Amino acid sequence: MYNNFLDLEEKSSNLFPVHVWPVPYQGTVSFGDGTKNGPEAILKASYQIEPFDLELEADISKLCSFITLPFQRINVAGPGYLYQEMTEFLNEYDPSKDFFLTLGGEHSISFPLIDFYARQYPDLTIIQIDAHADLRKDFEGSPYSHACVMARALDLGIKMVQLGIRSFCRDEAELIEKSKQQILPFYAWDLPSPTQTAEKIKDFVGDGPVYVTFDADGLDPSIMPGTGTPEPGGLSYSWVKDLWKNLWPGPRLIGMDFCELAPIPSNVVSESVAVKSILKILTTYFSSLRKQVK
Ligand SMILES: [Mn+2]
Repeated sequence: MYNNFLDLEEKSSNLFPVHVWPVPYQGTVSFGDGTKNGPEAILKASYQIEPFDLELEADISKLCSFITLPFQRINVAGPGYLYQEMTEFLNEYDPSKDFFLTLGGEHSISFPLIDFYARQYPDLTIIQIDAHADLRKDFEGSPYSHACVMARALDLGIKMVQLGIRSFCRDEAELIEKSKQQILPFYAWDLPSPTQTAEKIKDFVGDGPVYVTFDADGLDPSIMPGTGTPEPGGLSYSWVKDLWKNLWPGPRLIGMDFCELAPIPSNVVSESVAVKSILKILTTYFSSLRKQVK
């Protein structure tokens, strides 16, 4: 059983604790199947990944300790249960201290976390990597569907940066257009350089913290084929990695999730890219804190 992210020994040292929370929820997926297998595939792939990163001159195992929590089993009768059950669990934690790396599951797993952190930080900004805007008012009869996650965050008055979006309906496009105070979009077909993008994000974020929600389908399907709704013309691994390098040192990161991975049996590319994408965020951010201290 692969139940320990990166297969590192958990030590109660002075390293920054990261709660790795697998939430294999699959209730409202529209098309592809298999996001319920995402967390296990990520944990398993993480056993093969090197924690040392020469490009960043950092080793994640020297920066963080990973506390991998038991799999969260959710009533699949509807995404309303998901919100309730995840919120009950999160109520035992402190949003000002507890850093969650949540592994989905479909994108609806993000809203309870966004809500958890937003109650502590009204000036929170979400950085969303995604092919889709996820700004639908409701979808398939539920306001908590994966297609509505960012609409619910918008309702709470939270700001968001959307990176790599390229598939949405006309209503969502109009909502983005008229929500300039709250939404900073970066369309996949019109991306500035990582440096310019990071500068624009920093201006938009201001002094508040950020939460990263990483939907696998934000990446190009050539490197991330294992997702339910693949969309061509997506982000490259290098562009995203360079964005983080330019964003930090920068805003405080308070938590993140990686969702919508639907692993393909006999092809481990997707989950390996998922683990590397997660590690680039954590290593870039936590090593930037160390550099600030020096
Ligand atoms: Mn999404």
